[in-house]
Amino acid sequence: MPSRKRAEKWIPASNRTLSRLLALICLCPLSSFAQPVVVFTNSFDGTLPLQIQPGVATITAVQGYAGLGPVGNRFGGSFLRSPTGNPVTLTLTNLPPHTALNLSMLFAAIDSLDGTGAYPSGDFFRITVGTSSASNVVFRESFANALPEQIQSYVSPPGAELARHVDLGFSGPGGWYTDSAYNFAVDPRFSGLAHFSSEAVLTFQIEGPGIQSLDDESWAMENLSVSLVPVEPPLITQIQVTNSDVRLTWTAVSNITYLVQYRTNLLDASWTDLPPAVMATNVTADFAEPLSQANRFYRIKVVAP
Ligand SMILES: [Ca+2]
Ligand SMILES: [Ca+2]
Ligand SMILES: [Ca+2]
Repeated sequence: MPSRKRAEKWIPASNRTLSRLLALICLCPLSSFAQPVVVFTNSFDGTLPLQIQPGVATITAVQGYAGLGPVGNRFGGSFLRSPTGNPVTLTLTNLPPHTALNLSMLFAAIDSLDGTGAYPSGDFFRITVGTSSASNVVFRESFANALPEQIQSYVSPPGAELARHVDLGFSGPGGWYTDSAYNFAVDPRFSGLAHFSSEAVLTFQIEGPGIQSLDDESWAMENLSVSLVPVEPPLITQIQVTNSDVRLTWTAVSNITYLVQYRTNLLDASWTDLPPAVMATNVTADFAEPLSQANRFYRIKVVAP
């Protein structure tokens, strides 16, 4: 298990004054807000990465979508295009400890998607986030391109809509076959998605009663990126010494596992684990060990989700 963040504290195991303890508490480094860490990014301009299980989706030239999007996040080259009814899965493993996941992508709604309703309507783009054993639907909205009066449930925030009801290629021209494009990176509903596991499984699919053939309606993803919100570094907030033990309390995040370690001397070659690891269930966590005669330095490691 990788170690990520540590809080270190020196605690004498016997006969030190309370004032000395409090002074040491104040010397703790302040917790800082860690920046998201990008763990996957792909622009679908080459071989499909192994983390993507595309089903029948294929790398396809972007046609009239080329150039849509802000600087640094534009449609270009090719994207991953899928018929409706086909799931595309992204599987990420060995992820570092984290508390949330951010998703960024450009979304192409291609040809005569029919919005909410009964067949041929009922075309919902759905995203799930979770693990191989459990997942949550984080997005499910219909998209409508064919007729102005069709009901599109997705209401994009300012800046997210890049094109709507214009012909960007594929089937057509004209008729039902107009196209739309969105930048989900600016939609806050794709940020801060609760996720803790070292494995992330994301699925992308247009499903519903309105599924039709590739030449009638389809969708594509471009510039797919996943970043993780790291665990805030633990901060030791209290040390209690009784006649029998030493109890450490630190700031924590629910569902994150921590491990206390010690050294008797900072010049020692390595830290020694103090099992068992502690899975936090609240905003603080604690751990006690029997009082020994030796002074000890302690630190807290983030070990796993
Ligand atoms: Ca591309
Ligand atoms: Ca079209
Ligand atoms: Ca349809």
